[in-house]
Amino acid sequence: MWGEKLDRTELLAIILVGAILIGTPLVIYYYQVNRVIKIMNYEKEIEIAANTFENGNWFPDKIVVKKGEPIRLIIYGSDVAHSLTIPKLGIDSGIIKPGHIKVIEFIPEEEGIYEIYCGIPCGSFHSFMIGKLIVVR
Ligand SMILES: [Cu+2]
Repeated sequence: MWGEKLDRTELLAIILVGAILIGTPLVIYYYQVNRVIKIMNYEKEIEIAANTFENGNWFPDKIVVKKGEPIRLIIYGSDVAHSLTIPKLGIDSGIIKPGHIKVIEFIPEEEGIYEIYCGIPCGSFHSFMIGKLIVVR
């Protein structure tokens, strides 16, 4: 065979085997990377502490998330009882006692800036306890 001229069928067979040998790992690699990216997105976790306004307010008081990306918000209650509400998105964590954690999950569907409020009167400056959820494309 060597030294002879390869005919068309042999050449095609070699190209085909080569494509399978190189292509298969590439496809598997691409699939795995995509899967990992999807899992990472799903595991998107954001931590936020609930403090009275005089103790520092929501920390952080601005959260930037991507539209359509599932979010897991981990809320720490620090000084007194609070709750986290985002009325425009219909989100309400319910009461978060000091030293406790609440976890809420949601998918922001629309771009925009949404105010984060505390739903439980938590002191003289309760109504100043405002944060922002910024949903970007
Ligand atoms: Cu509060």
